[in-house]
Amino acid sequence: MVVGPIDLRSDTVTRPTPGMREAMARAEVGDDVYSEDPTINRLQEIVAARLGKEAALYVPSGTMSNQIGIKAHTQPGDEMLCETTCHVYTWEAGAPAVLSGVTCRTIDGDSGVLHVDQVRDKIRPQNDHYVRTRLVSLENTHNRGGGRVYPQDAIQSISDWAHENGLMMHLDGARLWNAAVATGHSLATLAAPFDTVSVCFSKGLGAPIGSALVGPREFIARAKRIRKLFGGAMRQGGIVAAAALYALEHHFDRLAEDHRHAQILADAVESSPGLSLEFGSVETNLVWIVVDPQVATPKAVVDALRARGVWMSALGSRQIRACTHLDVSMEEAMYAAEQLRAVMQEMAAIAA
Ligand code: TLP
Repeated sequence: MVVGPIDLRSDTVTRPTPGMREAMARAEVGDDVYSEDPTINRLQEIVAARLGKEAALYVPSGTMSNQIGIKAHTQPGDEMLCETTCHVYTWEAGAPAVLSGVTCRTIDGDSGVLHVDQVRDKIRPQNDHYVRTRLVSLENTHNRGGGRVYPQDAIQSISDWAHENGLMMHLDGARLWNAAVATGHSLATLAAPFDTVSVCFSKGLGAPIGSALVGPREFIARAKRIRKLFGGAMRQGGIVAAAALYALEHHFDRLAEDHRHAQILADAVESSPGLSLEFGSVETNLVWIVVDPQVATPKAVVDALRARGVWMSALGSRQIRACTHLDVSMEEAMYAAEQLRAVMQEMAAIAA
């Protein structure tokens, strides 16, 4: 039996499990500004090792992790190349401009994916008139690209080109875990083409708080100073870092379930009148849906679903997003799929 709302608005909405809360209650803590929190230190070591990098820095959010990375890579007046719909540009409140004085040169990708041929001519000439092209930022999985897994060969070609031309590579890997589970590649393989990578514990892994920035030891030392500048240095943060450690140990492999549940929703979209998958298919845990304006508005669909206990996000003039996560069971995904079909059949009948 399905009880209570099924919240598919984001994979950030999960609540800590009893086991996670127990791990948090038991966490050994210390003052992390002195680098003396043993739980944070352990988390940082484990994350750096799993991503095949020298060091990691625990920070409160994915936004802060990305923006510390951008600031540490650049000087005011530098430029960053990124895909038009990427999170660091679209959904971080203009932070590259506000916090780092960095301009973003956006390039339209295919489901968020860029190919090296699209960036080859994007380095500004060395000339007093121009900004200095300094950084490339990619996103894997790409949220606004339907949770698309970035093809590793596309990443490698961009990375080879960037490094040959003296540019640095940053990855917004908020959902890198999902990419690893979907492809079977190790996190280290996926992270290898990048100088720095941001990962989030508070999305599919189900921790309440926290992200990590990983990269070279000297870079992470500079990043720690910027974390202080941005107000993100926590004290006994081991309480929340314990949740991230627990999540890494217990919730990584199960992401495959979220991907299966997303397929159930994707099938419902494909068999509902007035709906289609924005990017043709679903690879991970994000389902981006387009609503036919002849049939309904996204808001009308989301409101009707909400009345049936299923919560999704209306994002944009025609789009809806549904995300599967730790707090959505197979039964709930099936129920949500059923409700989606029923709502759309009703709306299509009215529109006809
Ligand atoms: N994404 C949130 C919203 O901000 C849109 C969501 O519900 O998907 N990178 C990517 C790719 C993200 O999707 C997000 C959060 C972040 C970074 C930022 O993480 P937080 O919310 O921890 O700052």
